[in-house]
Amino acid sequence: NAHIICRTRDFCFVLNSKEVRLKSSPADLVTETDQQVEKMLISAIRRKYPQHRFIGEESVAAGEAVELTDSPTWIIDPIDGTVNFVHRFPFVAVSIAFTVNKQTEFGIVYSCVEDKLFHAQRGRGAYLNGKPLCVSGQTDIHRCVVVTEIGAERDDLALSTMTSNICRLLRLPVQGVRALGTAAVDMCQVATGGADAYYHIGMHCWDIAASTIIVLEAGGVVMDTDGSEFDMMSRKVIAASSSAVANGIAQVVQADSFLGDFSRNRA
Ligand code: LIP
Repeated sequence: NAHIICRTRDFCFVLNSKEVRLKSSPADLVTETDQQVEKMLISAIRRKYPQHRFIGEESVAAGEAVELTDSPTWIIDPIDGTVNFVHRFPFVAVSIAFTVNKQTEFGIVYSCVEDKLFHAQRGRGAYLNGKPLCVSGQTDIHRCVVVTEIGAERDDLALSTMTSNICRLLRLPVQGVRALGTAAVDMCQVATGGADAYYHIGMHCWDIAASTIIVLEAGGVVMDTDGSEFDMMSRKVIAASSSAVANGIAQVVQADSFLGDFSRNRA
């Protein structure tokens, strides 16, 4: 199925339309392209696996429930980084994960403009364009580059939570904080060793399902922002090069008041 998204020609045919609409906030965008890519992927997969279930960002936005069951399930973000896509900021990805019994079996992140295909299968390692990936192994939080996201929320509570978390990290200090505008590609930077950690509060399962297994198979760790076990439906994640770094971030980052405002996995 990697071939479905690898065929850049297929992807380009849908890149032409750019009608932009707003979803949950003025910074939460959807284009016809998001919808067409999702339809194309789901119909291609469904032809081969008619019994499988799907959680797709745009299907959820159109009213479908977000329910992860034990059934074989494809979790799809057709364009992760829609704001980037609309503005031609060159980090845009297709993200596809496959779960059985709520466990991710494989994940694919295709960073389209960079033509970088990240993939991982449970127990079989993580790869970038066919070459094995390995996290940095960094254990000292003061020597870390940390990636995060600004997010699409623009209310006062969301903004103060997001900025105060970044301030606390910078005061530690860490060596850098970065944001590429796509959670999937951000998180893959940890798998490459280019970044040492990533955290995000408020993302959805489709943003990070595929990149989670890519980080784990590259030797990284994944946990909740409160330091507890990772739950891809909880809308909180830390991915890091080591447990020491992940725990260091969990001690700094605060999410509770902000997440109180979310209904779970609303698109
Ligand atoms: C986006 C993310 C981005 C995050 C936004 C949004 P979309 O996904 O990947 O990194 O900050 O909140 O979730 O909507 O472009 O697929």
